[in-house]
Amino acid sequence: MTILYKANPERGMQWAQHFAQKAPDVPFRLWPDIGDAAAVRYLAAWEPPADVMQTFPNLEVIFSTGAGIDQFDLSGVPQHVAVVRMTEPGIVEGMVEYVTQSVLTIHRDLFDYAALQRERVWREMPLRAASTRRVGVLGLGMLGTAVLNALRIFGFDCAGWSRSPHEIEGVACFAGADTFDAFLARTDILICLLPLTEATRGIIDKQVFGTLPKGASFINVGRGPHVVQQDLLDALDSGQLHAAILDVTDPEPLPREHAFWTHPRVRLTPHIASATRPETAVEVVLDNLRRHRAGLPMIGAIDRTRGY
Ligand code: NDP
Ligand code: OXD
Repeated sequence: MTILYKANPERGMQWAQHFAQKAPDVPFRLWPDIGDAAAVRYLAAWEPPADVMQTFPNLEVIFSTGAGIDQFDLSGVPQHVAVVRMTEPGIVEGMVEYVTQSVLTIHRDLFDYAALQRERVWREMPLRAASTRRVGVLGLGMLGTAVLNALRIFGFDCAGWSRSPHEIEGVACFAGADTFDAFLARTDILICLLPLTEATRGIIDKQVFGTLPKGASFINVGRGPHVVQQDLLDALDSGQLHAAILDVTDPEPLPREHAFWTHPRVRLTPHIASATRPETAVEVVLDNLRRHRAGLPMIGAIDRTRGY
């Protein structure tokens, strides 16, 4: 009943230590030291090997070491193999920090002050109340909901959009394609926290930028392919969009010649908005292993027909 880890090797060492402390009876191995491939029932991976079922014929569960599973090619993975995304609390905390600082950067005009600093201009701009700034989050799952709960504390006028209806205290919740335009039209700062699926690939395009109020800003912490990148550049250059903070791009790493690198109203980070914390990740995986063995549903198991 081996669990095999195949992701960042440095974090893998930490996973190994936590497994040894918390579950010394569970055989844990680090890729590429796979041992007896037939004994591998559980794989914790960011990118599984291409021939995963040929290599590990007795695989029962693939755990993503991240919150997303879009990096998995599941075409050769039979339905009886469960796929589980990461739901440990460290990912949530990191994302709340990143998005909060990004919203505050935009809200407190720090793009404009950076431009003034480049010109050596000491000029004050009017301070706006958070209650007059309309924030909208695409995706009301584990991360979108946590982000909105943090932003509400500052008094922002909060809304969210999801596939199915949600109720979150103090948040105007919109659901489904029919409400998309109404959600966008009331959004000054748009945050993408959707999973990447066939339904969400390229969802943020010129139509979306055109429906946002003029001068809105955009934060992408979902996935690069959610966005039509040329439409984003056009919206920034026409002034329709004020600024963009991008933690994810397509491709990653972003090629050196890409216009995002030098655009004065784009701030880039290399997909670091959040990261799995080994200690709590191991606890979540162990809990799911117990659940799986007891025939209970695992926390974070994805629905393969929905793609998330
Ligand atoms: P969840 O699965 O918990 O939530 C996904 C949300 O998106 C749900 O509210 C879901 O709606 C909504 N959604 C999915 N498809 C659609 C659609 N077609 N139309 C409208 N709404 C839709 O995911 P998480 O919150 O845990 O994570 C979201 C994403 O964040 C990850 O998939 C990953 O891509 C990204 N991420 C990025 C990180 C980074 O460092 N940049 C770190 C971690 C995650 P419903 O509630 O109705 O099902
Ligand atoms: C994730 C990520 O999905 O880091 O967890 O992007």
